[in-house]
Amino acid sequence: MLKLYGFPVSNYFNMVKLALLEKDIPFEEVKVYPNQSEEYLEISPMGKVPCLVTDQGPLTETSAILDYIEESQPGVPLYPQQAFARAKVRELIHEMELYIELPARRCFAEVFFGGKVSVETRQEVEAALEKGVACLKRRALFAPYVSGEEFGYADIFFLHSVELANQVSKKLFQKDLLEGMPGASELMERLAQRPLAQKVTADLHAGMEEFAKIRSAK
Ligand SMILES: N[C@@H](CCC(=O)N[C@@H](CS)C(=O)NCC(=O)O)C(=O)O
Repeated sequence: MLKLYGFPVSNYFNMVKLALLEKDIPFEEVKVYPNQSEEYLEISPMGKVPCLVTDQGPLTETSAILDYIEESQPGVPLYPQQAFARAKVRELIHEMELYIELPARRCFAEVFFGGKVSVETRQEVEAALEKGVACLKRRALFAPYVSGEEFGYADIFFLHSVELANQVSKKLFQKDLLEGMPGASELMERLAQRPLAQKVTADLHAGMEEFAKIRSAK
């Protein structure tokens, strides 16, 4: 059986978990926090989560894991069948991760963990988010899903990646990143209400206290 290593507060872990749940693939969750132990680096060389252990060996990097799941497992397709359409979804996933989530992540310490980031960092992040969001606005269809008529991986990234970036933007810059993107906020609400997304969120809330303790012990 597939084993998914990580912890339920990690948005990347939750993207893989949601994909497995949506496809109704049996898997075992193995609780691990990012760490640099020799044992964990054997399966996740950056010490990050998630890591999916398959019968052929471990896999890391969420988008690689999602590709593997799509290509090797049964269940509802989460990428379009046609090669170009599939590549366009991958393109959009990378854009959301690289140009929206990763800049916003530089401010997670302040927004979610009571830390402080410098004025320069804030300014850089605000400018980067503006570009990233302009890119999303050009690319996404919201018809009604991010890439068209079917729910898929772009929606999973939108829900678990862009949503966190939007929390950063609202708190630090008083800007809703989804404003001016017709259908985007409505989709975010609809995605959050999907039963399996709600299960992932419930597990996230249940794991929050332990995660906060682990973080504050560092
Ligand atoms: N590019 C990685 C990012 C994963 C990632 O950053 N995970 C976070 C938890 S949400 C982590 O392990 N952070 C610890 C660290 O960066 O050392 C992926 O796509 O899986």
